[in-house]
Amino acid sequence: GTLIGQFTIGGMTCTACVNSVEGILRKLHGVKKAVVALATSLGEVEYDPTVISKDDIINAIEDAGFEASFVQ
Ligand code: 9UX
Repeated sequence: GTLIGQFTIGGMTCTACVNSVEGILRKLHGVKKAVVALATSLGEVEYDPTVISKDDIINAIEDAGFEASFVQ
C-alpha cells in the first residue's frame, strides 16, 4: 500500500535547497513521489510504509542538514 505524508522542512532558503531535498527523498527506497514547496516549507511524500517509515524519511532530510517534522 501507499501512504501520503506531509511534513514541514526548515532551513530551505533557495530553489537549489528544494531540488536537493526532493532528490534526497526520491532516492529513498520506498518513496514513490516527493514534492517540496519553498514558499510554504511543506513537503508531500508518497511512500510504502512496509519499506520505509516516517522517521526514516525525517532522518534522511536531517542528515542533509535540514530540519523536518511530519504534519500527519
Ligand atoms: Mo541555496 Mo540551500 O544557495 O542548502 S542550496 S541555500
